[in-house]
Amino acid sequence: MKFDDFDKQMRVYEESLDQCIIPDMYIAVRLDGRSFTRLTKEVCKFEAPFDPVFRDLMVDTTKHLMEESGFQILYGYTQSDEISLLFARDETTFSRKVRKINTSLAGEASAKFSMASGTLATFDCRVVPLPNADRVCDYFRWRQEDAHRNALNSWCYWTLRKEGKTVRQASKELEGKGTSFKNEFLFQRGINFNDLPNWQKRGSGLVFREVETEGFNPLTKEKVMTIRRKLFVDYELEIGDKYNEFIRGLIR
Ligand SMILES: Nc1nc2c(ncn2[C@@H]2O[C@H](COP(=O)(O)OP(=O)(O)OP(=O)(O)O)[C@@H](O)[C@H]2O)c(=O)[nH]1
Ligand SMILES: [Mg+2]
Repeated sequence: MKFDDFDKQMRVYEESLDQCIIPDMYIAVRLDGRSFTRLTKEVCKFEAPFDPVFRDLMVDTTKHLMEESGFQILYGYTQSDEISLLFARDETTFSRKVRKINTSLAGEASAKFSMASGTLATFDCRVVPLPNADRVCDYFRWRQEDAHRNALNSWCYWTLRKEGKTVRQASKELEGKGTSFKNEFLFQRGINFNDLPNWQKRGSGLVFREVETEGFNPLTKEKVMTIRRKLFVDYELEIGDKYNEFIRGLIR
């Protein structure tokens, strides 16, 4: 068989699972660290429940994806071992192929986190197609509410562990317990959940802003003002309707 025919024949198999996100659909993606329970506790021994060193590694990984992955990303959000990204609506990189988006972002994030932490770490990535602006807002609000719930739970769990309870005992003690029980549980031990840092309860958001910077024109030897896009990290995100408005403003 001529190579061209052979090539054509085999590409049918390779492309059989290719899927694209249709135009006009909003694209969000979520990356999640693989087996980070082990990595955070046994390999890197980060402070539990929250370690700013781990948070900074996640923020730097998010920055890398927003600045170097080649995709136009409007918003980055990270909490725990996950990263969510919102693509510009007219993004056409890789013809919006799901496999290319997932694999390239997972690869970039894994490489960046591994180099920054000095430990082999991997991320998975899933594309989340969202049909309209309301669902985009809901998506990010969902991840933020998940952060809030996890923070309360983790603080209770690690407080029990530090009191000497085993994994099983601590988990059992919190099983089926609601929000008010957990808040009260912490309060009794001198921890006011409301006063804990907002990044732990709400996650961290990353957006580009345009800033004016002073440059120098070597030809005219004059100072010139230029507009540059700079990435900002917000550790004091809004919540509820205000957060919705913030997300809506990004996609408007
Ligand atoms: N010590 C420590 N652990 C953290 C911190 N932030 C997140 N984690 C842990 O990261 C893990 C993230 O949870 P999951 O993604 O559900 O667990 P996983 O082990 O990564 O499992 P898979 O994602 O299914 O591979 C949890 O065990 C969290 O406690 C931190 O600041 N310090
Ligand atoms: Mg994980």
